[in-house]
Amino acid sequence: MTPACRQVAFGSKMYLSCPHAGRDWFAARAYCQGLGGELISINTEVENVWAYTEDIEGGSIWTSGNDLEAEGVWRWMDGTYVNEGYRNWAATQPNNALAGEDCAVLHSGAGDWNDIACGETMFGTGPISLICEFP
Ligand SMILES: [Ca+2]
Ligand SMILES: [Ca+2]
Repeated sequence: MTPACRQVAFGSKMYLSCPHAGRDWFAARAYCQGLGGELISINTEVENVWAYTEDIEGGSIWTSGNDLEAEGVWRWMDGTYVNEGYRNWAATQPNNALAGEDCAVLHSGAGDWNDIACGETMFGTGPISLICEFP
């Protein structure tokens, strides 16, 4: 079932990578917070490349990116705004499709981002992965 999480150092940070964790965004975030961290906030291209390469078997990976508070205003949970920094949305994303999509995943294949429904536990080829980031 769910492979074990692995702790990985990158740059000055520690991360915990959990391929195919199969949690929705809220549960994924709670899991990271319970360990003293937060879902990953992707602030640079280098961090983006690292994240999708690290979790390459992971399919779609939850990030902390969300527009839950105000539709279209994308924030990272490290307190920064997505539009004020590095971003790598897939073409036509974020599109807030269907009943609304407020949480951002990183695609491990292409390294680009998509907004999907926060309650999803599966996307594309399998259970959604997660990466926690620690201060
Ligand atoms: Ca949205
Ligand atoms: Ca979308």
